[in-house]
Amino acid sequence: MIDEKWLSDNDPVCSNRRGFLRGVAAVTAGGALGVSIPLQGADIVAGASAQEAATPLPEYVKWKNPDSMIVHSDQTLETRRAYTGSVITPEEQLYVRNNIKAPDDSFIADRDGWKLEITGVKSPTVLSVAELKTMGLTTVAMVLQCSGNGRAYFQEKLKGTDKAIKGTSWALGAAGCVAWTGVPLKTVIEAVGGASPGAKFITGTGGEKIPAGLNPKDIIVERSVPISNLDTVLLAWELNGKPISLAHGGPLRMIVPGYAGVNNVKYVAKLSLTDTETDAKIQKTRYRVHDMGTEGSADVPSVWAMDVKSWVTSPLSDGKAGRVTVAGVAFGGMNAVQEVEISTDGGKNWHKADFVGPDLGRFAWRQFALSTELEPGSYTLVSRATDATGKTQPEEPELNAGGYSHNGWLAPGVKISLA
Ligand SMILES: Nc1nc2c(c(=O)[nH]1)N[C@H]1C(S)=C(S)[C@@H](COP(=O)(O)O)O[C@H]1N2
Ligand SMILES: [Mo]
Repeated sequence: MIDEKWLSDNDPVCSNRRGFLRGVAAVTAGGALGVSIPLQGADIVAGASAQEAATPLPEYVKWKNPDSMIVHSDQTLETRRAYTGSVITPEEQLYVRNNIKAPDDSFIADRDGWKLEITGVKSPTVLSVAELKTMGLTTVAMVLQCSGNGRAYFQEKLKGTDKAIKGTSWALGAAGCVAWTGVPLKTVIEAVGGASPGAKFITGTGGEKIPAGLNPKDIIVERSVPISNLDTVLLAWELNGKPISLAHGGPLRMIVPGYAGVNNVKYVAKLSLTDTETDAKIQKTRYRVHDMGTEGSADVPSVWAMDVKSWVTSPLSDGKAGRVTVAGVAFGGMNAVQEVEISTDGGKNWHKADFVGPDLGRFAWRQFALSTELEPGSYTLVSRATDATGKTQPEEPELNAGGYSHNGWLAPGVKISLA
């Protein structure tokens, strides 16, 4: 059994840690209150209850804006809905999720000296960040979203039944849109002679130290993604124009645009082109989408490409009747988002929203808005996005055991009254 202090909390790491999970819930009671309750606007805003404000930011993320974060645990911090950001999410407001205890500052003491081992190529080698910086440059704006984002809505739905989903109760805030700068992986691979024959996956390994006495396979953050992503993956050293903070994976991070958070390996120390997926637990059985009551395995889908999704970011609280601008963010994972509709009556009638602000490419989210006249009364604001392939958000996604990939439009609705 794994020593609990080395696991953050929560994605259903192992299901035999109920006691621990209960403990976390007790300590972060405020965080639990901050969980978005479907169809209630108030959570979101006033979610900043006294108890929550009392949960201090952990030391390694002290520089974050405390007003913007819900501290679920030392290793799981959620962005409050009002701090989603518009075109880009400021790093001070971006969610944090560490599966293993975050490393110490020694990791970023010599950023340019950080070493990346590259294997599964014609000429295996070790390159420093300084060397990578000479090889090419690219920037991509993309949505970084934990696959568990929205789990709170699944959990809410199961309340009062004999079923439950374990894991952090993220509402909408395990997501942000950020710009990464680094070198295209493809350029690096070409420089080392190209992929070994038969390579089918890009496998990245996090550099966290594995505590002695534990089975590394159970702990290590090592993820494989299909090699079809070779054209878009990058090795990044900058986030929103600054060296990547320790919390977000500095000095070097593997970025897989369009793919769920876990595939974006922080502190990347090893990159390998492999013919099979890694057999690390985080790939083999965890982060798999499977029915309630079944186990995760290599036979069911991994949380790879993200699905089309959107939510309203304002207004989030009661206000004055009259002219109101309803705004939010929408994205399509691997695909550009094509259309967003807004409903003010919980999905009975829909109106097309306008995209506003710059289009930062297919992996980024787009801000949308609709100005409308609203009489005094009660409203339920929801948004529904469609991507460039014609896929539309479902009203309610199907349940799955890990509570992954929630992209329903109904549950994140905002209930407000206008006087
Ligand atoms: N090395 C390493 N990479 C990691 C993780 C981790 O714990 N260690 N967590 C993953 C998960 S589950 C998510 S959702 C994202 C979170 O990224 P962030 O903390 O920068 O928001 O990083 C991913 N990459
Ligand atoms: Mo995640």
